[in-house]
Amino acid sequence: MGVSDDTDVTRLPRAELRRIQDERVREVVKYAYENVEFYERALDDAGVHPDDVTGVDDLTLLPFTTKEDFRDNYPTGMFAVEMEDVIRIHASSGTTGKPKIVGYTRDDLDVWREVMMRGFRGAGLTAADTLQNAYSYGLFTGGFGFHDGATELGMTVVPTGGGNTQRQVEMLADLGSDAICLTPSYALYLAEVAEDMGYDPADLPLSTVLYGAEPCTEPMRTEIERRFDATAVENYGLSEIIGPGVAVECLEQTGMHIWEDHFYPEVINPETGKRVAEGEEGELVLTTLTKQALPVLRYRTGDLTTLDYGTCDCGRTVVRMDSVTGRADDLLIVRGVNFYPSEVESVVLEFEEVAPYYRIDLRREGTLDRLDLTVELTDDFDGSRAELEGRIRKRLSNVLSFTPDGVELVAPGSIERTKVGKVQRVYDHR
Ligand code: DLL
Repeated sequence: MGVSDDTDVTRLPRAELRRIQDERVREVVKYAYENVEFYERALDDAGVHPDDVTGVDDLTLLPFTTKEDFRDNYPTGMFAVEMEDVIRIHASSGTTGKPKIVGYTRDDLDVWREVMMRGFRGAGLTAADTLQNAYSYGLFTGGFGFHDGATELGMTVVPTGGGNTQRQVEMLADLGSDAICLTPSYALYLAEVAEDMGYDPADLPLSTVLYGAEPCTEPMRTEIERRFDATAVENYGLSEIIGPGVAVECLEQTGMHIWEDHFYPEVINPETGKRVAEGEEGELVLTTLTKQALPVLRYRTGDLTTLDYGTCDCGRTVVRMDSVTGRADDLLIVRGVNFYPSEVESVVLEFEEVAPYYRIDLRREGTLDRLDLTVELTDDFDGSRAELEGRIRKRLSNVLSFTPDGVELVAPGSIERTKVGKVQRVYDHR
């Protein structure tokens, strides 16, 4: 279960990578079965013995691991090692109930640093660069994940953490940091605050924005790049698997490379649980191949994406995942029409008269659902609101086959900004 070098393993012919994965799948299934009671029971119940699993193709024999399994085994029932060997704990808070507690051995932290370094290198960053880390430090994996990886690479880390936005701007300007990592919604907020302080965000020294931890559509990315005059690259990950660094974009910006020698991806139809055909959208399922403290077999992430097995122009052969379009449990069903908040975002941001701030409110009126969309105008808008509201409604109804009941355009700055943590855009009052 060693750490491998990016230069080799992410560019292997796929058949060779496959041999490594097959071997690691055999190891991890046996390891989980022998060291985690939950897996022993789950496999026994499914009538599968670790010896039946000869490689990645046999993963389909295994049951899925779900968020509920973490909840049922709270806090550390899924751990495969004694606490003595766990040297770090993190947690991810869901919207309800207890957080999911995750643990790391020393080797797990090595793997985490390694995959984070791959991401930095892929974004063209080196030991000569300075990274301002605006992810929260604490139980959230973002702060320490980025911090440790950047430190290992030898970058200069400025550990501002989340919040305190004016100081973030001053630090960026004064220290001349080349890169910043943060959520995409906070990136835009930071640009706003910088402007209020009299800076042009494009004049800040940043050349790279590393964003992730929440969904971000392509128009939103373009807006971040434009505001900071920087390249924005995406990072995907989740605590249950390791934290940030499961998959990262390179400078080609054509999908996030999943570090497949450590995390094996499958995409399933969330309804049937069957694998979808290559290139089809579905729910991402991940198996850890090298984790010691918390091996996870076939974890249902809830995140919807598509995989591309073609070789990237950067030369890496590992599979790329598309930006997450939504969570299987985020699907909005309004008067029988299904859609994801990201679809609304993509339509809204086509309009240059509006700023990338919006919220969706769902209510029930009598027996009917009602959807209201509130969007902010840009500073320089001086046209007719009614006319623009009409155009946005029309465009949404063309794309979503659904017309929002209300579209309201509001003054710049009216929609609350997320300063720490993940942005919330959908408020379901039903
Ligand atoms: O958000 C880890 C992370 C930190 C990733 C910093 C990237 C950067 P959790 O708090 O456990 O971990 O939340 C994981 O966040 O299942 C997705 O639903 C969502 N998420 C993470 N990255 C992305 C992304 C961190 N790039 C959950 N796009 C995941 C969309 C994302 N959603």
